Amino acid sequence: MNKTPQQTLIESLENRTARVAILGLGYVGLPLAVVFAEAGFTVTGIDPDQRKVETIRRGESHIQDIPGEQIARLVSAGKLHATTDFSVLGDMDAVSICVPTPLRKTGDPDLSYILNATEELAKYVHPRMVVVLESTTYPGTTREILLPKLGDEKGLDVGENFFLAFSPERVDPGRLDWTTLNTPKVIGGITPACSQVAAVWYAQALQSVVPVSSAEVAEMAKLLENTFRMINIGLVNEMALMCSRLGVDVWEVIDAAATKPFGFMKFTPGPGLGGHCIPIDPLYLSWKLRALKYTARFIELASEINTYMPRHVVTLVQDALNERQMSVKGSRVLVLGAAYKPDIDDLRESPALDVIGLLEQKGAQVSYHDPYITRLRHDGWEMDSVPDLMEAVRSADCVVIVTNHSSYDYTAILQEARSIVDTRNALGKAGKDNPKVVRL
Ligand code: SAJ
Repeated sequence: MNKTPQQTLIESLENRTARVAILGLGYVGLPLAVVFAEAGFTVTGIDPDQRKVETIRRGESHIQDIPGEQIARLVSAGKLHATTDFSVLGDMDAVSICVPTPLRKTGDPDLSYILNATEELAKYVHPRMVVVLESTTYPGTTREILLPKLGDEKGLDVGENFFLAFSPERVDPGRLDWTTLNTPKVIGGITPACSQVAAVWYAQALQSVVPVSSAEVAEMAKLLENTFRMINIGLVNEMALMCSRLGVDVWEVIDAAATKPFGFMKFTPGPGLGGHCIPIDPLYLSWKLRALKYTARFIELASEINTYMPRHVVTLVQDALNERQMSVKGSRVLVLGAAYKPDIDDLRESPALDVIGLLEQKGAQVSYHDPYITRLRHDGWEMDSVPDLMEAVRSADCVVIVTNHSSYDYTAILQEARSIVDTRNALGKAGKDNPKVVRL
C-alpha cells in the first residue's frame, strides 16, 4: 500500500535520511544545528552573514556555548555544512527557522527577519517538508504569516503533504546545566499531524519534547515564560521603590521572603531590564492584544516600572553627591559594569546605557568600566572602558555599580571609593548602613 507523505517523511526523519536545514546561525540556530548533526542528520546551516558561514567552514565556532572542535569534527565528518545560498532549501526535508525578532524603534515588533526567511523558503518549499519556527513572536504568527506563504500559496495542503509548527527556543547563553540538548522543548503544529511530524523530528535529537495541540499554544507558552520574568522583576523593582519610601531594606525583605520553601520565587531589583528576550518578548504579546482592543495591563505596568529604574538610579547618584554638597553637573561618575547581566559581554538593551546617557544629560563627567566590554557605542556616542579600574574608582566622585560582575574586588572598591551607589547589592552587608554607600 502506498505510504502517505506524512508516513514517508516520518520514516526519513527516523532513519536520518531526511536532510535538515537551520535558517539563522546565531545563539539558537548553531546549537540546534549541532544537536541535529550529532544525532546523525546531515545538516546545512544557512545564514546571510558570510563571516558566520566561513567560520563554520573553517571548523570554528562563533557561539560561546559551542566548542570549535565540535564544529570541526562535524564539518569534517560531512554532517555539518554552512552556506549563504538559500537555494539549497530545495533539497531539504526539515527546516528550522531561528532568526531574530527584535522591536522597532517605535516599540512595535520587527518581523522583517521572519518575513525574509519565509519568502526565501517559499521559493523552495515542496511536498513532504516540515518547517518549524523557533523565533519568539506573537501568538498567531505561524498560522497568519508562514502558513499562507508556505502552504496555501504554494498549493500545499498543511497537515497532509506539508507540515508546519512552532517550537520556542529556550537557549540561555552561557548556561551549562540546561542546554539545547536537555532542555524540554515545547512543539505545537498548525494541525495535529503537524505537531506529530515536528515532534518526531525533534525527538530524534533532543532529550525531551513536549507536543502541544497548536502553534498558538507553543507561541503563547514562550511568552508566558518570559512575561512571568519581566513582571516579577517589575514587582521587585516596585518593592525597591516602596521600601526606599518606607525606610526598609528591600534586600533583607527579599532574602527573608525567599526563606519560604514553597509558593515563592526570588527575583532581585536592579537598574533596569536588559537582554534581547525579557524586555522585548512580552511587548510582542501586548502589541498583539492591542490589535484585539485589549490592554495587557500587567505587561504595560511592569514595562513602565522597569524602564523607570535607570532614572531612579540617577536620583540615587544625585542623593549620594548631595550628601557631599555636590551636584551631578561636573561631578566625575564611574559606572561599573555595562553588560545587561553579570559575567557576560552582551550589551543588548542594557540599562547601563540608559544610566550613562541620563548622567551625561545632567552634565556629569561619566566614565565606565566593564571587563567584558572594552568599548561602548550607543545613540551616537562612544566610550572606552577605563584602563585602570582602581585609579578610576579612586578619582571618581561617585561609583555606580550597575552590573555586578563576579570578577570585581568589591572590598577594594568599597575601601577606595569616595561614594558608591550599589544597584545590585553587590557589596552585600558591607554596603548596609555604610555612610558612603547608597543602595537601591
Ligand atoms: N534581572 C533583574 N532581576 C532578576 C532577574 C533578572 O533585574 O531577578 C534583570 C537582569 O539583570 C537582566 C534582565 O533582568 O538585565 C534579564 O535577566 P534574565 O536573568 O532573565 O536573563 P536573560 O535575559 O538572559 O533571560 C534568559 C531567558 N532565556 C530565554 O529566553 C531562552 C530566560 O527565559 C531565562 O529564564 C533566563 O535567561 C535565565 O534564567 O537565566
